[in-house]
Parts: sequence; structure tokens; C-alpha cells
Amino acid sequence: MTKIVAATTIVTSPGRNFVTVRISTSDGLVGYGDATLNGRELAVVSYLDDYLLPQLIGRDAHRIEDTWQLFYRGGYWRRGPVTMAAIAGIDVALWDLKAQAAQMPLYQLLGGASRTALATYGHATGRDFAELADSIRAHQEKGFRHIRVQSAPPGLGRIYGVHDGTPTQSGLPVVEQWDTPAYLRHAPRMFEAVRSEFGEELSLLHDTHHRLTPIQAAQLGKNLEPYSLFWLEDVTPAENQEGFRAIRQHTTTPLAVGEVLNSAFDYLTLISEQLIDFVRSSVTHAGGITGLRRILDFAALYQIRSGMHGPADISPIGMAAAGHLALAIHNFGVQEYIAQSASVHDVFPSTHEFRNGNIHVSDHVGLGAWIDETAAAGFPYERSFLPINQLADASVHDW
Ligand code: CS2
Ligand code: MG
Repeated sequence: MTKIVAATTIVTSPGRNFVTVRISTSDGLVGYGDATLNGRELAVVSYLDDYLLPQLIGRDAHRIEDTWQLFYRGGYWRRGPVTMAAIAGIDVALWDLKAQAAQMPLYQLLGGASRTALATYGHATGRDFAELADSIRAHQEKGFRHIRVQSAPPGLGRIYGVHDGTPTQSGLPVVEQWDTPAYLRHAPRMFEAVRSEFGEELSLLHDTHHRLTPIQAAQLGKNLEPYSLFWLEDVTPAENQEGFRAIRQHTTTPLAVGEVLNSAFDYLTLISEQLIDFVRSSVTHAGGITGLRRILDFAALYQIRSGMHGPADISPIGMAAAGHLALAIHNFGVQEYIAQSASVHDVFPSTHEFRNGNIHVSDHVGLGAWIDETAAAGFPYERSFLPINQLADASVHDW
């Protein structure tokens, strides 16, 4: 039996915080998994260090499913972002170890490749249309065929998805502004301008980031139909799964949901009633490869595709795990991709490549990504909060 002999967490902050799980075995192998939960990193570290990792020592490293079930069922309190990110970090490290022991790239253990490469989408953004158009062109030059577009309604200050050069995250939450009527007027005008400048073929995505009521989301989806979006993301908070029935009755604009969802139960109505078109959960936030594979196989029954979350706050280890799963499943849709900084790549070497709009998953044995622990030690943790959102009357709104 291959025994787990050590299991630790590594917290590092090369420009932003990351949490990595490191598991080593009696065979002398080391596996890594990403357990980063943006803005709540140390909660996951404690969940791992204080509760899960001590239970791993002496366990058979190859019993991935049994370990997943132990930590899903054995903690009594189930699901939630902290629990499922902690389980994910362990799950991916165990898959990494199994693939290394098998001397195969991880995707081969998931059924082998179903495609040659992964089509990606990038984030184009601008405070006004001129800046947005420049950003779209820059993404086209990098080969992106799918581009998410975000810009600010006139008159609003800081807003999600539009960068004004100041840090998005900080030691205490930055306050951003929101005005739903202004946004509902602005979004169709933005797409009208983008379509007239860039034509009908460019695949366009947009993220509303959980800010509308179901009927407001229905109105937006309907008003954007002339612009044929690839997807409209997080139009309304998805805890209210039934709310999507109202949206679906009014619009054919495809819907993407789930970067904050972490278990199949979070999708039960959304998928079984065909209320969405893309599943946004990431391997890092939905219980690892084991957890997300289950959700995506359920989604495949309803012709719902993957659109895995892939922002800068998922580490290259998390992105590598996503790449292996996305390469293997049949119902792949598109992969979010944001280039990481040089310091992140120094800390997290990866054998996977982004070329001309596609991610090319490597044939390196195992996960094909790891952490340079010496480099990681040079970037100590710095507490960092995501922003909060406020309406004009200073009441808090969904961010
Ligand atoms: C966004 C994310 O990529 C997306 O679709 O919703 O950037 C999200 O805001 C961050 O990942 C939150 O940590
Ligand atoms: Mg999003």
C-alpha cells in the first residue's frame, strides 16, 4: 500500500494570496492541489491544517474516492465554499500522485483526451467605449476568439470588471458603486457599439456578477438577444435556483452560472430544469476533480457545457487540474483564462501552455504543475478582501 506520510498547506502571496496542499507518500512522490478561496484563504488553511490533513497520515494515497467521501460525509457539516475548497486541494493532490505513480498525464486517468486543445475566453474591459475597443483588439491579437466585455455605466465610480489602475483588493474591502437602472440602460448600448465596431461573428460574453433580480435579468437577457451573446453570466444570485424559471420564460440568451457554487445540490434545479447553459464552477471550489466531474457528468445529460471559472485567483495548479478535466470530458464549452504575472509563474511552474487563444494541456506525467517552495517562501501572506458593493443610499448590494 502507498501510504500518505506527510500533508501540509503552503500559503504564498506573489501579487495575490494562494493556498496549496502538498501531500507526500511512502513511495517518495509529492502531489499538489489548489485550495485558494479568494478573500477567505486562512479559513481554508485552518480547515485543512486543524481538521482534514491530520486524518490523512497513514491512509492509502490511492483511495481518492474513499478519501473524498470521508471528508464530505465525515465532518457532519456539509458543503460550502470553505469545505469544498479544502476537499479540492486534497483531491487534486491525490490525483496528481496517482497519475505520477501511473507514469501518465492526469487526463489519461479521466478517460483520455476528447479534444486537441481548450478554447479560452479573456476579459476585455474599459471605462469607456474607446478603452473597451482597444482592449477587445488586444485580445483578438492574442488569438482569443471568445471575449468577455465589461464597461462602466456613465457616472458610476469604481465598478466590477473595470480597472482604473487602483488595486481591486486591499486589506479592508474597497467600496464600489452600483446603479441597476443605469446598468440596464448601459449594457445594450455597449453591445450595440461593440457589434457595430467588431461585427456579428466575434463571440461575446458578459458578467453581471449576481446583481439583478430575476425579472431584471429577464429584461436584460431579452434586450441583449439582438447581439447574440455566447453567454450572460451570473445575472442573479443563484441560491435562488427557481428564480431562473422567470428568466428562461423571457429570453433565449444563454446563461452561465456557478463560480460561487460548490456542489451538485447547488445545481439540482438549474440543471434538471434546463435553466442554464454553462456550469461555471472550478475544480478548486467544487471539491476537486472528483467533485466537479460529478457535476459536469450530471450537466451533460441536459446538454449543458462546462465554462470553468479561471480568474487570476485560481493558481496555475488549479488551472492545470481544470485543464486535465476539461480535456477529458465531452461537454466542454470554454475555459476562462487570465494571464498570470511573472512572479506567479516563478512560484508555480507549469508545463501547460496558452497559445493563440487555446490552452494546450501538457503530456507531462501527473498534474504538470507544481510549487517552488523556496520561491513561495519569498511572498508572505497579506490579508486581502474582495470589494463590497453599495447603492446610492449606501445600502449594501451583491458584488
Ligand atoms: C469573475 C471573477 O472571472 C469572473 O467571472 O466573476 O473575477 C470573480 O470576481 C473573482 O474570481 C472573485 O474572486
Ligand atoms: Mg464571474
